[in-house]
Amino acid sequence: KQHIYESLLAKKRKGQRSFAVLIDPDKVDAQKIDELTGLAVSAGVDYLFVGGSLVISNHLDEVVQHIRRNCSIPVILFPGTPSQVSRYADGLLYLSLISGRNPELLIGQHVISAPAVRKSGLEIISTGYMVIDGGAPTTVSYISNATPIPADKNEIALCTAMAGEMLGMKQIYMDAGSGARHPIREEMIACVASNIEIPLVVGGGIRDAEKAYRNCKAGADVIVVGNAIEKDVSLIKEIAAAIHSVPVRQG
Ligand code: 1GP
Repeated sequence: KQHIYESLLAKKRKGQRSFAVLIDPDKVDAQKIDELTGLAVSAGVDYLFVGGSLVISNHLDEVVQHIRRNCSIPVILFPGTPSQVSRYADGLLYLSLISGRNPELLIGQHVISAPAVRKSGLEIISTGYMVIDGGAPTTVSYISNATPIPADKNEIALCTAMAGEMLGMKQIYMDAGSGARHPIREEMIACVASNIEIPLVVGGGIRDAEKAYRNCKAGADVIVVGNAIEKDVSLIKEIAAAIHSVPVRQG
């Protein structure tokens, strides 16, 4: 059942972009999950990411199971800590914080969680995770105890992504952090996207369909939105439509 990454690559080959809605288990109850999944299905959302830098509640399994009962959109864990593994999901972003110099988040926590991750049977998607400065400290920049890449240092982002690709990571995730004041600039997205072949996931502080659209035009393959949708669920439809209306990339 290891098919999420293959299908993402197939979409990339066809020049199609994807939309991932991020669900923070701490911020949803059963009713909210019903509402979100209903809207996600009708809008054609491609992936549901579940996780956050801090998951305080311990109902991750329940949240994932509830989502799975409601729809067949792949559920992909986006864990902030090694304990955020649920065998009920479809896949897991196995994140190494390659933009930081905190060895725990580069490899230490992976060593500790490796047996549990393997046992989970989830599809593991090795991800080079890059935190980009979003204008003010975000939870991820604080918790990771690592300096984010400055927002205007495109060449640092580029070299970091290239290194991740050559180390064998399956995709790059550039994140300004949840609720970032400033989302990642299109210039940086374009610079990275045009120099790597693996899929590029972009998120953090995206609040409207227009920015999602521009990010795709700049080269993002997957757009992740969490906070803005928590505040206004009707954005799901608008943002999905924008992402799926981006002209198919040539070549
Ligand atoms: C955070 O990229 C995700 O890790 C999404 O960010 O919540 O700001 O949309 P937002």
